[in-house]
Amino acid sequence: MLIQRGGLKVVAGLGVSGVSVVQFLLEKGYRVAVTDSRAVPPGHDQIPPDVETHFGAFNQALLLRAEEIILSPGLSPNTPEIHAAAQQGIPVIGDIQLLRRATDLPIIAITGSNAKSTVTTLVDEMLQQAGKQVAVGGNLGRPALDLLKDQPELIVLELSSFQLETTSNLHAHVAVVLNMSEDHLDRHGNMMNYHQAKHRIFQGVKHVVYNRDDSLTRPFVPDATPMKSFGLNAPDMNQYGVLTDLDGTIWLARGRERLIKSADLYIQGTHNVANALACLAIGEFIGIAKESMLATLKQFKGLAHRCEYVTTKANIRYYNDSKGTNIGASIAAILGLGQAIQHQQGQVVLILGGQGKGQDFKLLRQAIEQYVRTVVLIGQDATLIAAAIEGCADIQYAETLQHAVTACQAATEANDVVLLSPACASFDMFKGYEDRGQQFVACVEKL
Ligand code: UMA
Ligand code: ADP
Repeated sequence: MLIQRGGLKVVAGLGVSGVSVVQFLLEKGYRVAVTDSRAVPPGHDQIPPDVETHFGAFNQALLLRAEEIILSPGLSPNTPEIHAAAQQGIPVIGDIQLLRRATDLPIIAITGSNAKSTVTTLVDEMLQQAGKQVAVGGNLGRPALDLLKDQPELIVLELSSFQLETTSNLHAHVAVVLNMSEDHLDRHGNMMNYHQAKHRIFQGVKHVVYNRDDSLTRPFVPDATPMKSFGLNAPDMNQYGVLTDLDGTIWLARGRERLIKSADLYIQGTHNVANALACLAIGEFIGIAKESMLATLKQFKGLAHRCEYVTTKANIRYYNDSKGTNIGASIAAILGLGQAIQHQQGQVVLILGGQGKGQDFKLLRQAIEQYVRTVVLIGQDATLIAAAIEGCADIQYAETLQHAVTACQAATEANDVVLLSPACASFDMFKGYEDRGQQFVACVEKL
């Protein structure tokens, strides 16, 4: 029989993270109750029957009885019922805070507007190949508290701005903000709030990695904090960057030392060079041997739905970048593919659209003008996007993804590529980005 301790912990929002929080707190002997605005929240069947639950709406009275509220990352702290409880002095935290309280293990903390999953997965693979007992999760999918079950020697966390909003004093062993571009403004209100949420990752940090091409990633931390930068220019001593030979060969480098040719990586595009450099900098702070990291880099094939080559039909190559859910990601995809085909006079035929999350789509204009022949717009914010990119390329609309793919095929000329990189969330038409990517692949196969 566990001894019950402390006051009531109220878990607000179930889903995979809420379920892991409930299980963790029950194991530790706390009194737990759950509230979720959904009538049948995902994971409801995994909650023991003796746990008090209120579904269908947030239970304000329950929230006001809490000693502490553990909030799902899917819910804003500004949700009226949560805000009202916070106004009464009730602490509102998230699962990452519980993890930090529960363990002194080193945490490698990774955030950014884009590249989080790619970098987190690559760092994980580097650690595994170096023989470390590592557990990886967070926004990547496996909820943070579940990682303790692996009894790891260190933890790698992909962290979203939503998770960071409710996290204080993470004391990460290494922390990085990979890049900053507009995203989730519907939740955070403006770039300043989004930036502030991301930079909470640096509270109490021991080693910092930042992107010197993006000043918004560099934190204000005490002078003595060791820092390493990565960037796409020639690096200073002990920093990571790019050296280019006279014959045009591009090297990933540490200071003057050439480490690996970009052509030897499976992952393509300059954005992936930046990602690989970030991993090397993180790995050096963790103490992974250089040779081991380079061996992992050479084998890493990248993740599905991120600028992923699908197939070639009638001499046209098709790419699935369904995880391109914001403008920054789509610009990287357009530039990466556009630059690769421009010398053959090829252009990009692009599928764009979905839920725009409050982004300023004018930021796409330059990349589209330079590299895109035709944009086929889908989804909820299609007309809003059309207004922002008017005059940059031929614009068409499609009701369904299949129509969009067919329209793309019709618009292509020799050496073009077709790219799905919507710069939007997918929930207006699909179950999520994976569903959107899979449907795209199926539509292409049907051509
Ligand atoms: N919701 C309600 N009422 C509630 C609770 C949630 O309406 O009471 C809705 C919200 O719209 C919310 C959505 O449900 O956005 C999703 O919540 P969820 O219950 O599915 O959340 P979890 O299953 O716990 O998943 C969460 C993260 N989800 C979000 O941050 C939205 C997952 O990140 C994460 O992998 C998981 O915890 C484990 O840590 C997903 C994500 O989309 C991949 N993240 C965003 C992104 O990457 O852009 C930030
Ligand atoms: P996240 O987990 O932050 O969403 P992913 O690794 O899943 O990051 O990639 C999301 C999208 O961002 C994909 O479209 C991918 O091609 C793109 N991307 C990857 N790295 C970068 C980068 N360094 N800069 C901009 N976009 C990137």
